[in-house]
Amino acid sequence: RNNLSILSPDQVELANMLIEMEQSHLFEHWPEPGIDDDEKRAFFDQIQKLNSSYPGGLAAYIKTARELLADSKSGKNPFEGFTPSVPSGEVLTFADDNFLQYEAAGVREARKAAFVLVAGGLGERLGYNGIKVALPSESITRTCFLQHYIESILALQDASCRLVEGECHAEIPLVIMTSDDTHSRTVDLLESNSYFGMKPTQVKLLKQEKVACLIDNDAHLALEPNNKYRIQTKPHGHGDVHSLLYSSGVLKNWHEAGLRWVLFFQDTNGLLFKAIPASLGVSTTKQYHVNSLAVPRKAKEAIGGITRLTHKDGRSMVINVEYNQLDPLLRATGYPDGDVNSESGYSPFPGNINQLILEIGPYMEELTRTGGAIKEFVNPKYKDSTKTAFKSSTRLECMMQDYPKTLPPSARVGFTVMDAWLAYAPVKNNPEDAAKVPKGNPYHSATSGEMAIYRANSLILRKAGFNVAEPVLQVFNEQEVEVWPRIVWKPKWAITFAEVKNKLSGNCSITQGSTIAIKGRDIFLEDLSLDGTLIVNAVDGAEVKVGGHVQNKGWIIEHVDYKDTSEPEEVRIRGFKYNKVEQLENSYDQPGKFSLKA
Ligand code: UGB
Repeated sequence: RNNLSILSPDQVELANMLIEMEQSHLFEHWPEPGIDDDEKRAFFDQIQKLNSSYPGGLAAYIKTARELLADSKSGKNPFEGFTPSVPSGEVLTFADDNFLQYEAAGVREARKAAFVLVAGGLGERLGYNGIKVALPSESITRTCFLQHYIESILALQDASCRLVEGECHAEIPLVIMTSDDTHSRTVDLLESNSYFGMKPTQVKLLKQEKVACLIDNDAHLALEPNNKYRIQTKPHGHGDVHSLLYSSGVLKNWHEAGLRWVLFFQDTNGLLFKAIPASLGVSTTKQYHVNSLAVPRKAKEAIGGITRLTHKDGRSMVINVEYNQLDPLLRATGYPDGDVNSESGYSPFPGNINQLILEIGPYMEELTRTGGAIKEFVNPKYKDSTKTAFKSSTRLECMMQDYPKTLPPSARVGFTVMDAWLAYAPVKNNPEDAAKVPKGNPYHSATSGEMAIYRANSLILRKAGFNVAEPVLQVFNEQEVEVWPRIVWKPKWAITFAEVKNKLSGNCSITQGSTIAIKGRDIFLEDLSLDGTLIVNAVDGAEVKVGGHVQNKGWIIEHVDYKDTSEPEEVRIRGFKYNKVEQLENSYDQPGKFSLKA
């Protein structure tokens, strides 16, 4: 109490709140005023920050923590009273008429959208030291995930604007949620690359703060082991994105500017934007307040399952059940085998890929009510079965896909299922863990993430009439993957299937060992047969017709062992690199009409 005299009135108020919340252990050890006063004030600076960055403040955090810790101790089932069942949603088949209609509707709507990338996670599972958005998504052009995402948004913006008569000034905003772990490196990546072509004013970074750790079931806050004037903190999870959008005023600005959709996405999925136009089309056509993107899920795959939960009292909601909770929930509710595949070879529950599309109006209304607070959970590791002590401190966590949990039953919550080959290939697992994934389940590694891009592009071109050779099976870092012809294109070349078809004509073909990189908007492939490597660069307005028979020794894939420290980390984790033996590369840096006839 003596020390209160050295604090500001706001800090005194917080100190009293902490005493009331039975947190006096935090300052019991404090020496008399005059000793360590700066440290004591710094301690309260941190308390102020923790208090202001949590909806309802620290008192609410401690109160919720006590409730959740008591539930956890008593073994309360979070799904008490609920029965799971398989929900019905919109299932899309790539390139059929329905898909094309949704795609067209999505592109029209895109200029009224805003994108939010959650990129505060460090990716411990991947074992990569950099920020994940800086990882190359593929190693032909070495375009990193962030560049790919920004170029995709810009391509969508242009495609959407082309549908407007007269001038279109739409600038689709992008928010990136960072954390202390990723913030400065994300800023550096953007600044040193001129925001990858986006206007700096179009991009906004919102940094999430960590939350206080808890030492016991009474939710006593933890001090750092080596600093008695600092609260120990840990990440709170991607669910923070909602309160940040709300408290920063960003959401309000978007709403007032007449935007209609917010699209959330994760840090390392190189396929995602192939699925965005059609799923936005589903949102607008079906008028979904919430639309989650999903893919067929393999049982035990580390992605949540989209589930209908029906309560005894009649309430019902469609929600993600996280991968570690699905199996126990099923076992407890009449499915003795738990999380298993059905005859189809897949789990009956669609897999959540954590790409959410929310309609801004209802979203804004809901956040005004909740302040952006998301249902949290706690996952303490207990010392023993008495559940009275923790092995290490714990904290509350939250997930962005739990947003619908507080919605009224009238909310229109739906989901859209796409083929996994088209929509989902995250890079999350390190080579050792990926090699242990059960056979037939996706690896979610840098190797599979890159190979999935080649496969998706091959399948898309095939669908458009391109003669694409069959893949071969190869093993990299002990993971067996299909190796398709290496086909990549810039998002501005084609962001929809309709655009892909517009860029092809005649009889085109590519052999299995070939590589093609299409790096320009106005490149048209016409009667091209490729056996080797072809790279075409063109500025906007340089209209290049590419055809004839291209043959050269090409780029050969070479194995790299992930333990080989002479290679850079980003190469080791994928397990291969290119030996660039020979290629045809042409660049067109002036507008005009050109022909590349091999
Ligand atoms: N992230 C943050 O921005 N802040 C944080 O505090 C934590 C993460 P992970 P995980 O789509 O495959 C999610 O760690 O555990 C960002 C879904 O919960 O990759 O695999 C981070 O940077 C699950 O239902 O998530 O699980 C990254 O961009 C399933 O759908 C994103 O949040 C799964 O993803 C996800 O972080 C999936």
